[in-house]
Amino acid sequence: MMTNVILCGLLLVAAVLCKKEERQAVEGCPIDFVRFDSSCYHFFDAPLLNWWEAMSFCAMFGNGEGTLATIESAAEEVYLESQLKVDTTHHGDFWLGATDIVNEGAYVWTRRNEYVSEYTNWAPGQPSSGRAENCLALYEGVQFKWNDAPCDYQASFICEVPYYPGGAVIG
Ligand SMILES: [Ca+2]
Ligand SMILES: [Ca+2]
Repeated sequence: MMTNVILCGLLLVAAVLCKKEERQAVEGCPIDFVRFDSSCYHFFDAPLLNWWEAMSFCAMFGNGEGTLATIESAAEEVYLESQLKVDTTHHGDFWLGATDIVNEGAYVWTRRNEYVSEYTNWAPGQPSSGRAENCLALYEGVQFKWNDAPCDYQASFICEVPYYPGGAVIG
């Protein structure tokens, strides 16, 4: 009898856990990511990582499809900026997924394998530093407009993964 009670208790816990997981999958975003349009995002204030570390960190999410955020429209920029400004716990500069380390002056969104060209939001005077600064960040000092920063700088960062309605990412 006691065994049955314990067993049923475990099954109940399992059912709750499974249900929660299922719900998250249906939402189409990793747990605790927020959705905007066709992507899911999370703002990481910690750990502070250099650009390469942050890019690798983001790959832990979305079945390996996570990368540093790719900003391709004013709407997406406004959304991310507003999240940073509304939540005053966010501080520092935030890495994005573009670099000109391969070809100085030609920034590329590595996730899309596309040049940064259709949409840009550089802070005044940026990009500023040629080969000394090769990675793109939202610059807190200028209302989170874009800055080229040294890739080994330890910064906050934004991860982005594709939104999969219906949890199609599973399997
Ligand atoms: Ca550069
Ligand atoms: Ca700069």
